[in-house]
Amino acid sequence: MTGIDSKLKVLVDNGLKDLNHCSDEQAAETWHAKYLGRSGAIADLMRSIGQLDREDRPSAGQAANEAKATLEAAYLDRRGRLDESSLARRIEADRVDVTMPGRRLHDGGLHPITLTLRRILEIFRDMGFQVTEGPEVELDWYNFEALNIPAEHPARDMWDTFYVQPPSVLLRTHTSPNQARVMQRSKPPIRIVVPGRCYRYEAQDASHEWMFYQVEGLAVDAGLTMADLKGVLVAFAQRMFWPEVQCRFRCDYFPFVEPGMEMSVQCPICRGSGCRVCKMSGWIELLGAGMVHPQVLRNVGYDPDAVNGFAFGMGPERITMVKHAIDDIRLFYGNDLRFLKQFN
Ligand code: 2NM
Repeated sequence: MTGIDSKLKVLVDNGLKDLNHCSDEQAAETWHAKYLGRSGAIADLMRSIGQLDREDRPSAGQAANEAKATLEAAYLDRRGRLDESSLARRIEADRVDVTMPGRRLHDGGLHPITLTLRRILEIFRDMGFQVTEGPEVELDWYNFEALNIPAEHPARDMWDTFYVQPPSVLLRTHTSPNQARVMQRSKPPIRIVVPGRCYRYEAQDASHEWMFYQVEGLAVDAGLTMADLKGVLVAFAQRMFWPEVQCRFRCDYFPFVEPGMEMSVQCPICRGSGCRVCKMSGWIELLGAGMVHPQVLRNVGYDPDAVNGFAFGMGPERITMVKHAIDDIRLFYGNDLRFLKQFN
């Protein structure tokens, strides 16, 4: 008996006991250094074997190797268990409770002007109008000349124009040039509505934007009258607002119609009793309209003695503002989601 056997037994017993208390990887590493490291307890013992009598060395060495193997195996077993429990901890932390209510994603929505445009077009489509679109970059001839607004005519001052290539190419100031295009390339009868962006070189304020939408309508046929025009516009207002809404027509001037008029409706906010939206008048001016000027018909190649037409134009921004009591047109194009979200 060299005494080394009992030392090894104590070492293994203590080592296994210590190892059982290692509850994380850090502690297991410290334990490994203490018992199995290069200057750990087993290594110290093995170095002391050199001091034994020669004949005692092999059995002592074998016992030390066995002790070392026992501790190694216990260490690896412990590490494995710690890895498993840290994996278990990770799984527990990542656990998904499938019974939790879902977090609602904010879904996209349509722009308020898109919603109004769609509603307007739907109403006119139901009345038999076709929807057509045309270029935003336009020729002076379609935007002005064909519509009975010659150069130097004072009526040109009604539209402050962005020129792309002065004086003949510009950004359309209204959608009427596309109506001139449609008339020029097709035969009556015509019933169309033209939605689209328009541009005006204007200072912005609460009621003016340099880009805005219009929806314009046009009907050309033999024997159309103001009664046809008024019937279409009242039917439109009754669907756009409410079935009993009152409409009011008054004279107005547009160079491309004669006679020209504007239509007002009862204020949709107060229904006529007076509020800040209608400035206490009870009425809202909604659109312009009239019988297509004979000169316009001639300009697009029609015979004003054989056919005539009516036309109207409205601003979807204004209609949206009136419907929702919005007091600043710039809100539509400021892209503030807190504003835009409210319409869906
Ligand atoms: C309006 C008011 C009155 C109009 C006229 C035409 C055309 F091309 F047929 F001559 N298009 N749109 C018109 C008439 C537009 O907007 C306020």
